[in-house]
Amino acid sequence: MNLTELNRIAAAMVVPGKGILAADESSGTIKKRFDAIGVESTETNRRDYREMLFRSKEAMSQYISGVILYDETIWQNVADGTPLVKLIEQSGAIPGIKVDEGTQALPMCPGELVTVGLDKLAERLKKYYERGARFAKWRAVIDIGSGIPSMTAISVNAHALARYAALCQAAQIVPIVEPEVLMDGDHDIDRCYEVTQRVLSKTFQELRVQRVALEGMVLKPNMAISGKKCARQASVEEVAEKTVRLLKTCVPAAVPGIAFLSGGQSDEEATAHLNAMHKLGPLPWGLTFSYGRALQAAPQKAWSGKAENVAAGQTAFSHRARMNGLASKGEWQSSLEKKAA
Ligand code: 5MM
Repeated sequence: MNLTELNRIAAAMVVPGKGILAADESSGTIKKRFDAIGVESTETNRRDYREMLFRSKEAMSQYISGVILYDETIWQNVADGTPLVKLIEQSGAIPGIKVDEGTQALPMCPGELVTVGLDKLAERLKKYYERGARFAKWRAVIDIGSGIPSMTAISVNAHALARYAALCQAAQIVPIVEPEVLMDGDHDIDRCYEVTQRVLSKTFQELRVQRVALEGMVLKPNMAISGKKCARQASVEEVAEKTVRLLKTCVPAAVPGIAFLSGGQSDEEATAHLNAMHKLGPLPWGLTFSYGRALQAAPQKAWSGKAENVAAGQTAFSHRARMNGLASKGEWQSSLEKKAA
């Protein structure tokens, strides 16, 4: 393992002004997104949609540091034969790959899930590296509800995240470690804070036990935020203050960077929260975005599967990427959204 190189890539992924595009929707998830805009989820449509994103020159060259791909996408070529991975490299961004294979029900723990995909992961990582992937992603899903999460679910998921991260580093690939505490439910921000603290503490304990080099990884957490159905929705300032406090207590400064998931927040909320956190600096790590929905909802709508809408889709994507790029430096203002509208 070349830790200097892993550290260099991790730092590039979270460089101020840029963040990560999570375009790793599995076939089931992208179908849901396409259903919402009336587009059939065929292999060609999925390719054309992602080609539109990766050819968005302004977004990709100025605001996107890396792109997380799904297995199908990393092997796809565009109509002229160019691999989609090459489009990403040519823009100056780093290609990455989602390597977990989804979740399964966790035995003895009703309603809880464990992420799977460790079998043959070492062989798969080798092939992904040859294809150009320089980082990977594995997502654990932790739900908050009555009597959950159990310590069992937190432990097994942390263990799998650390196993995955160690295998990635051995394959010279930077692991994005994503323990997502879902924002579904009616819990308040303090319950989210408490659960996320347990999840992050256990995850870093496992990472240490399994000898993962913290300097060569990126953390992708949820923010400390109110559940979607909670009657009291915390303000932007409260989310920022509690999230920064939580991360400072759980994430060692050796970690080069943290890149948030958006988790179902609106586009503008996700941007405002990141921006507000940068007003609370200096911070011990890079702090940026690794959004899926909060970067793609607008371009999906603008594109709607029509070739004549490609430019509109790219404009919408570039706008969101620019807003989040500014937020990653604490330079975003809501008036910039209104101006663009
Ligand atoms: C893009 O969505 C990712 C893949 O989800 P599935 O495996 O369920 O299809 C997802 O892991 C994503 O990378 C993160 O959750 C961040 O996305 P959001 O939309 O929460 O920012």
